[in-house]
Amino acid sequence: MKVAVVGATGLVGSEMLTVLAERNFPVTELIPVASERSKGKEIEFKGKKYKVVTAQDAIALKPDVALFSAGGSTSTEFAPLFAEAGITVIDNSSAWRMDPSKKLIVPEVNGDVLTAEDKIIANPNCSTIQMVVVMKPLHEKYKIKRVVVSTYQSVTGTGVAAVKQLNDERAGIDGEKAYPHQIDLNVIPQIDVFQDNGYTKEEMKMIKETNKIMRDDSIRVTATTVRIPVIGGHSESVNIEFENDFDLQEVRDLLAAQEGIIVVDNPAKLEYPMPKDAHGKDEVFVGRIRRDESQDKTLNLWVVADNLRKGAATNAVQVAELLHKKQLIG
Ligand code: 2RA
Repeated sequence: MKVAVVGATGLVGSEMLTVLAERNFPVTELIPVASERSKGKEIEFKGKKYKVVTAQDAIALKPDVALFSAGGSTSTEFAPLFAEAGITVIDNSSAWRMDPSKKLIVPEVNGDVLTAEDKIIANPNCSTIQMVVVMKPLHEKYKIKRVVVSTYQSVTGTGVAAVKQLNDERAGIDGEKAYPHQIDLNVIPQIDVFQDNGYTKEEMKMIKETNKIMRDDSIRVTATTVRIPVIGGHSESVNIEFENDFDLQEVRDLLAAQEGIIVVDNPAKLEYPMPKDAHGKDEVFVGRIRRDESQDKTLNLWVVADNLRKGAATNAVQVAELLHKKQLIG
């Protein structure tokens, strides 16, 4: 299958290449796409070198599928052009996520809705993906009423410049700033811009995307998203109120049985999910599973995942794998 990766030189784009190779996706020809200034650069993929082309060039090469992680403006401009040329787009930007005509997919949660008509498919926000993977089996069993989530998000969610700011600050270098404040030895309770309602865009993404992916607007969600000086992945404290009561061991068993979830929950041995252990992995890690003793039918969880992998690249590749399995591409 001819596969284009649009934004191939970025953090997520290069992770997409890694995941495509690791999961042995049936790539017969890779088309790495980046901006004009990267045109002609060589990218190695599975031992072969490929030259970077522009998005316009890539359309002419007619890939079967194009994985986009090149920002909202590039997706807005080029995803429709790729789709018109018959190329299926899986887009990691926020450009199409809340478009009612576009599907927002986490394969293990709502992959069943994909059809041949879907030519632009949106990959959800990283902090949303890891949460809905955990919500799905619990919602089916106990019916979720409300979710309160606080996130602790890696600087890799912002990109290369943010990782550099963190490393510079650690080295005592006064370099370029990706954040309005120091990030090392600090936390910043702001991810993306503030909205009129006092929430940030990241918080509103978690709220709105969750209802769309879960196909249930009755689930009430509130979020506080925070940036922390960590590299390996996003962590989330998730409090879930259910319609029906639950048995704690049954919750553990339910989560452990879910493909893509690993339960790490042994406080007696100080075992719980941490970003350093999730880094480079594709699973969602869940621990600190316990009742909220302040309210009936309510559960506390700690959820960790590598935001560049399951939170972005791996989820996008898993969507492509599902399309391939359904014979909708390739
Ligand atoms: C972040 N979820 O962590 C956002 C976008 N990747 O910055």
